[in-house]
Amino acid sequence: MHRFWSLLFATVNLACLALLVVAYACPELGWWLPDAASTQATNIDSLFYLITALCGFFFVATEGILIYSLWKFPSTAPGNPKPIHGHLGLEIGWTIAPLVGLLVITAASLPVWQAARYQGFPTSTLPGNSETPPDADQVILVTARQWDWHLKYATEPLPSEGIRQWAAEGTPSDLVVANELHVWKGAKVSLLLRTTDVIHSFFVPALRLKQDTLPGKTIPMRFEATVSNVRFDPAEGRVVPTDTKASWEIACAELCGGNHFRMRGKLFVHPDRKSYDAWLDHSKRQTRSRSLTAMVPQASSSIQKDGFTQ
Ligand SMILES: [Cu+2]
Repeated sequence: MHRFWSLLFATVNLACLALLVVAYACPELGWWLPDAASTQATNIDSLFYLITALCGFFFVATEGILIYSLWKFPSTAPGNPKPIHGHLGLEIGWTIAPLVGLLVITAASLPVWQAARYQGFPTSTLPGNSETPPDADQVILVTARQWDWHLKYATEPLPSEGIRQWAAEGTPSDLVVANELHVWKGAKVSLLLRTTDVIHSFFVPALRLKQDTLPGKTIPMRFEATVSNVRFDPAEGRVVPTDTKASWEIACAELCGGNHFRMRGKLFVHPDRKSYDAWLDHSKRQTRSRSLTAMVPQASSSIQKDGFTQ
């Protein structure tokens, strides 16, 4: 009984370790990392493994010492333990070790962050401005509001120096879609993130992309999808999944109000530009016919009000 605590700690730690091994070894359970569908995903995952390994090593080491001490020196053991006081070597050791660990993590993180965030941006248009790099294949303005995502697609090529104006004003040919991010595999996508109310966070786990939207700011992010999960079927007039397991969620990762949980969307990666263009054309036609239908009752009610039907 006097070794109860050491046994309890050992059991909990071993159970956690077993769960970790099962999660890694059985990807079909979905307990490990989500699908990786962008060029930056591998780098970010490597960073995750490095940080997990470093923290895991020190966690296991300290838990091991704790369990050993509880076992070896129970409270029922005779005599008092001899405390260590003012040990300079120990103090230097536990200051230097975390410092080195943090420096390693910083050195490994910087290039990953740079690639995900800054690469391709001309030096004069670093994030903070709403400019986008001239080599982007797609520019999408993502506007967050309580509680959905509005995605505005430019349907005509945009001059890179006109992006700021487009983000603010738009053009009549733009397509606005709620909660659906459509791109094609291999496209260099430039997202401009903004919000009309509170802080939200645009999170697409499959792309390893996560960025807060901040009031008053338009924040650029870039990504390139490496795997497709849908294609547009012209016969059915809708996108159909090409991989039923690859259903990729967009979530708001910042508690933003009562219906925060409803702020979800989907990522659709088309296999090529042709499929994407077919979807874009179809959606534009649908939007146009919907807005025409919506105008009909308005027109008839105004006629009645004006007395022309009597
Ligand atoms: Cu939100």
